[in-house]
Amino acid sequence: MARNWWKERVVYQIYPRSFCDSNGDGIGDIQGIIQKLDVLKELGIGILWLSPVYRSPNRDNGYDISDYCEINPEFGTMEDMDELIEKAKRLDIKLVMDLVINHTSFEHEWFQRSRKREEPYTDYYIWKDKPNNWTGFFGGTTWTYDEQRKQYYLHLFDEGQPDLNYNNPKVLQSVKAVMRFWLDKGVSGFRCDVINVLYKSSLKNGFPSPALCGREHYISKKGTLKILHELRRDVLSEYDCFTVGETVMVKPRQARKLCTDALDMVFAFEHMETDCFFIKWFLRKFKPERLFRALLKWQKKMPWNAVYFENHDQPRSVSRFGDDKNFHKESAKALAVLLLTLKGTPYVYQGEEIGMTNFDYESMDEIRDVESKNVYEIAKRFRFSEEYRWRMIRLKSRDNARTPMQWNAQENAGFSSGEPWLKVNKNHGSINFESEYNDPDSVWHFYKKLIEFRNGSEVLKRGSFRLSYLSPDVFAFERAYDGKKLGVIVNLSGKKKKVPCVGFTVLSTHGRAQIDCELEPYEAAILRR
Ligand code: ISL
Ligand code: CA
Repeated sequence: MARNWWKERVVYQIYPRSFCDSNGDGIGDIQGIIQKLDVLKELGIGILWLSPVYRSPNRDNGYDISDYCEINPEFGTMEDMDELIEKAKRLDIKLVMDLVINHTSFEHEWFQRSRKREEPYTDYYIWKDKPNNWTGFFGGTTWTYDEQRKQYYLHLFDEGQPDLNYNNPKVLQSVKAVMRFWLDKGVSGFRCDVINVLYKSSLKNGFPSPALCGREHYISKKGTLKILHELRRDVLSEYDCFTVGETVMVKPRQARKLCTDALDMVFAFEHMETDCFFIKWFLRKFKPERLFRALLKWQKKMPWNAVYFENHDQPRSVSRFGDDKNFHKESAKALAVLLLTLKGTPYVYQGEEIGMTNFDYESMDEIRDVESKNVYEIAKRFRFSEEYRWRMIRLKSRDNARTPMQWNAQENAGFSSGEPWLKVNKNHGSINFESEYNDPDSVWHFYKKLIEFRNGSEVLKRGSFRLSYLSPDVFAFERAYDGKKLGVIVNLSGKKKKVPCVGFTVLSTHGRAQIDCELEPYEAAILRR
């Protein structure tokens, strides 16, 4: 296995809007990130992934980009960005940008000129006289009629996010220029948004399906692979950088292809589907064993991959896979053990390291996310009960992950001196960075210890994976490298569990030096072997 820095470092994802607001306008910004870099360094992270900070009308909070080479003024200026890149470099933190190239904003100049059939932009997007039957990621139709051009354009996401046309080679040339712009500035790679849907192999009607009708025409197609090979060959290979692809509905076989001379790793979704039927809105009771089995499958099938439990689209893991009421600290720590000891590059999402929970909102009025709003309306049309619809939103809304970072117990959780764009969680009195920083037994300190251990452990950074034990609530495995071994055991239930396992611990959620055939509720440990 090649020695790559992106396998050895822990990644931390920042959702800039919700991270830290430096000027009191209620919106997190780049200067806010700069202020917090030192504590991220102290936590031990080595790579920072920033969700989009580019110019955007914010139909989808920056995932609708209207200029790839400009900073959204609400986040700051290009000078701020340069300062961030500089400071991160001084701290030896690599910076990774979000690359959103399946679509742009409809306010992007390319789209504005495409509407007018201005060359060379006429065919930059996917235009058609008649729509097909595809349905979109945010629910509803994928075609919107444009009065000016007198044609429909395809958008797999919001209507403000028209899909680029990768049958037009000029589009890829433009994308390459954007990538070079940022790599030349000193960023170390990209998280590639919905990267496995770039290429549409046909625009024919899709098989009727309750979810994402049409997907057989664009998920992980050969054309996408070809594009990624080209980006690797012409751009990425010239820089010391890495890419992680967000690959929706991907299977291990496709993922392996996407990670051969194309991307370096991908975000798989199967373990995120262990509390739903088919799509995230069809709720299903979470069972740890389903999570373990999905993780196990990917551990076995990928030589290396991204490991994550949270991001800006997913509910908070302690509320979802743990128990944020009765075992908040214990279950947040147990999940941390799993996240940082599985084979792969771990991604910590802002707030996960202090055990932030799902939002505590009481009604739709408090929700900002475009997907949640759409889905809530669609479910109404399908006559889902009011109660069920709110339950869907409460458990699965993307705003669960987007509530402002809880820095301290003061007003607005220390996120902003103004009114935050999205309400802070009322539990910031007890769950916040400052109090955890001052408490050696906190979730934050546990993350710090774990990251420090991983950073110094060849076995965790490079070792192989082997399953040792799996039961409905307990997952145990072994990592091995160069004759050295570590065991890991995790109880993801609120009950004591008998386990076929004895050993001295290197680290344990319950501070125990030894495990003796029984685990406490939500106990997890790294064992000496
Ligand atoms: O969030 C999801 C489930 O609710 C996914 O379907 C999500 O839309 C999908 O993973 C794509 O996500 C990415 O691209 C979207 C953007 O809204 C997400 O924030 C981003 O992570 C469109 O750019
Ligand atoms: Ca601000």
